Amino acid sequence: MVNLRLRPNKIVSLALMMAFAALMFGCNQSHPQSTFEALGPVAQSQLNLFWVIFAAGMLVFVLVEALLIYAVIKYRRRSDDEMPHQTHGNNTLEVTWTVIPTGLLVLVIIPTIFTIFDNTNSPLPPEEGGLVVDAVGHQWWFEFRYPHPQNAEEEIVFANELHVPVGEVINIRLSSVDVIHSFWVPKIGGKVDMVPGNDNTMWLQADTPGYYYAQCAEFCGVSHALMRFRVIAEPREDFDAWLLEQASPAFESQDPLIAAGKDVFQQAGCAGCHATDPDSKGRVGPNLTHLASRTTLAGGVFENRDEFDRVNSSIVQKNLREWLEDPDKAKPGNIMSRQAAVYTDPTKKLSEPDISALVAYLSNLK
Ligand code: HEC
Ligand SMILES: [Cu+2]
Repeated sequence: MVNLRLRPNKIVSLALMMAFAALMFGCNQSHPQSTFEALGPVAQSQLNLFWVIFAAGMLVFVLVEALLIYAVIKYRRRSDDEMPHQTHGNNTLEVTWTVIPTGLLVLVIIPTIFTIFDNTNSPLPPEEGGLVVDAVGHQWWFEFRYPHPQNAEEEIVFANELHVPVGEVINIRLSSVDVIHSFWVPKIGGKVDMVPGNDNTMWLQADTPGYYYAQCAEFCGVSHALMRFRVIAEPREDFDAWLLEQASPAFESQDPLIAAGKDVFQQAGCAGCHATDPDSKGRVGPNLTHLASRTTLAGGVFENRDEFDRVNSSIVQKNLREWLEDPDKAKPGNIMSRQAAVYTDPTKKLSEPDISALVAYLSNLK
């Protein structure tokens, strides 16, 4: 038989090794989705609530463990022929262990209720002039719609990247076209469900300019873990400039390869699912009007930026080629490879020159 008993010094070195490993992970600089770095009022209130609940939990843990250890030692069996004193029913004890947890629950429930209402009720709702964005969940990408900067009747549609002016309240209307998704920007807040047929609202505010990772937080199918997006918080002027750019029509070019790519895009059925004008919403696939200006491709799966954090055209081209050659490899089960004829019907498969032309066309949609 294997001897599983460890000698005390082995236990100590094992414990030290585990503590060391835990510390090393804690020292990792890269924590793009850590909720412990709250950079906006919603995330901050959620973090505060976390600490209250954590403190209450710690109190229970320490108290119960201490009582347990005390009882184990104090009331232990001291010899083989001794039966320790047996207790059945003790009113004082029972009242005590009902009253203390009730008090602790009240301690947790009050700040929880306040936080829920604070997170739901926007301090600057749309009726009072607050900015409003529609976020629509699709398997497995996010569609965003803003009011047109010059014409409030119209909307501008884009995907997978949400720009917000720093320090301002953003009201978000959440919906879904298929299953339940959840909108979550760990450092800024959220984690509110996007429920088909039952729109939710929430608000956010980013206090620090920056580039934030975001993620669907409700299991929504095979590529759920690859359903990501980015939030870019920038000064008001930059945000306005970006919004105007998004509102402008797609780039047109006389370059023969780009023109050929545009033809393939029409003929291969891409245009049936993808719009290339800024105000076209509700298509099966993401709006591609300014695709090549985005920092990621395919719902955050491909990174389009170089080491200087700038969108790099040659990386965009490489990513587009990889995506178009085999979308299923990059994102298993995605709707494009399941439904587009060029992937489901072998006789319609994109040829190498088709892909090159498409890459030239799409990588110029800036
Ligand atoms: C049946 C509808 C459909 C057709 C047809 C289709 N696509 Fe797509 N496409 C999608 C969907 C859905 C996605 C989003 C996939 C995901 O991220 O899960 C997508 C994603 C993309 C993306 C990435 C978009 C982004 O925001 O990062 C590009 C580029 C793209 N498609 C190009 C094409 C091209 C080129 C064609 C024609 C050869 C094509 N698509 C045909 C549905 C379609
Ligand atoms: Cu999802």
